[in-house]
This record gives sequence, C-alpha cells and structure tokens, in this order.
Amino acid sequence: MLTTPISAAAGLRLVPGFFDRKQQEELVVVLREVVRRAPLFTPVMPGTGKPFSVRMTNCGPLGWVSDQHGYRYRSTHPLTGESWPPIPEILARAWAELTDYPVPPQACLINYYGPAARMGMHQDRDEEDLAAPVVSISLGATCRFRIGGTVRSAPTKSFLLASGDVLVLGGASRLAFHGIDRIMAGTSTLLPDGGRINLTLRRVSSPKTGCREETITP
Ligand code: MD3
Ligand code: FE
Repeated sequence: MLTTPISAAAGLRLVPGFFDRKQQEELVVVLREVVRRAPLFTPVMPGTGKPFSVRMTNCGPLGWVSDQHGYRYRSTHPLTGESWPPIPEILARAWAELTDYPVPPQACLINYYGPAARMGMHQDRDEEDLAAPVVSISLGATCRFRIGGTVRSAPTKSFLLASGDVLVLGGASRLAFHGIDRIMAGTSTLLPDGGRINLTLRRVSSPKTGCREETITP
C-alpha cells in the first residue's frame, strides 16, 4: 500500500518521475545555456565566510545569494553584475501544472552537487511570500533527502530523490527543516560527471504587494 512518505511534513507532495528521460535531457540543454550566461558561483556563509560545498546560480527576475553580508534575493549575478537569465518555458509550465498558485515563479535557484557535496539542515524563509509553495526538481545522481518539522529539534525522516523526481513543498512542509545527506555515485548517466542538480522554483514577493502585472484580471 502507498503511504504518505512524511508525516513530519504535511503538505509535501513527491511526484516520482515527473520528468521523463527525454525531458531531463531537454532540461540539461536549457540549463547549459543558463549557466553559460550566469556561471556557477560558490556561496559562502554569512559572517564566517565558510564556503558551501554546493555551487549555485539562478534564473528568473530574482536569484538567491549568500555572502559575508547575509542571505538575500537580488536581481543580478554577484560576479558578472548582469541580470539573471529568464526562467525556461519547461520550468514555468511545470510550476503551472503542479501548483494552483495564480502567479508564476520569480526565482529558480540552481544547486550543483559534485560527488562530495551536501547541504546541512536548514529552513527556507528568506521569501516574503511564505504562502506560496516551492517546487524542487532533481536531476542526475540520486540523493538522500532529509526533512523534519518546523523546529530544528523535531524528528526527521529521509528518502531518496532520483533524476526526474519533483517535490512540491506546500502547507506546513514549506517551513520544515530539510537538507541533503549525500549524493550516491554511479546512480545516473544524465550528467557527464555524475553530479546532481537541484532546481527550486520559488515566489519571493507576495502577489498582494508586488508584481500585479502578472495577476490574471477577471
Ligand atoms: C523544503 N535544496 O535549495 S531540494 C534549497 O536538493 C534546498 O538542493 C535541496 O534545500 C537540494 O533550499 C533540497 C527539496 C527542498 C527544496 C526547498 C524547500 C525542500 C524544501 C523549501 C522549503 C521546504
Ligand atoms: Fe532549502
């Protein structure tokens, strides 16, 4: 019998194999163009300046960055100073298909994991619009994803995310602590170097206070 994978995180929906192999290959092609225009950078922890093991870039009107000064969204790449490239059509369509949110995503954070990269447990709360879901897309190597509750001390559960799988984080799961324990070598042939890419589509500002032009008027 199929059961909900996580009781600790109500509102989480896992869609295994949402993107088939052909669509995953199409995503790799469009992401190569994004990364050509907005190169991967190594974020550092605010204060300590300790580098993340994950490299990042973004597409969309806004991109998430972390540096000595803090975590925030900005409209330009920290190294090139250029605007982020637009969110590719295939990703905007996935958001519309998977969420009932009335406006398009404003940011797509692209995380690249080499074989030894991981991501510690954290909450995503730099967005003003915490009512909007986050859509997460996994490509390449399988990883072990861990999710807990809305306080760090809550018990956690883990499960595997494979290439093409999509997670929709809505409701209580939107503010759940989560991280990536490790990626599993040799589990995918999608990326030449055996790494993993995670894409997260996000709303940053609330539809009420900004971006009215995207709202469909009756
Ligand atoms: C739960 N990314 O970018 S994806 C992140 O695989 C992030 O790169 C991980 O955590 C990765 O912030 C995990 C699943 C995910 C993404 C965003 C979330 C889970 C989430 C936002 C809120 C709650
Ligand atoms: Fe996160």
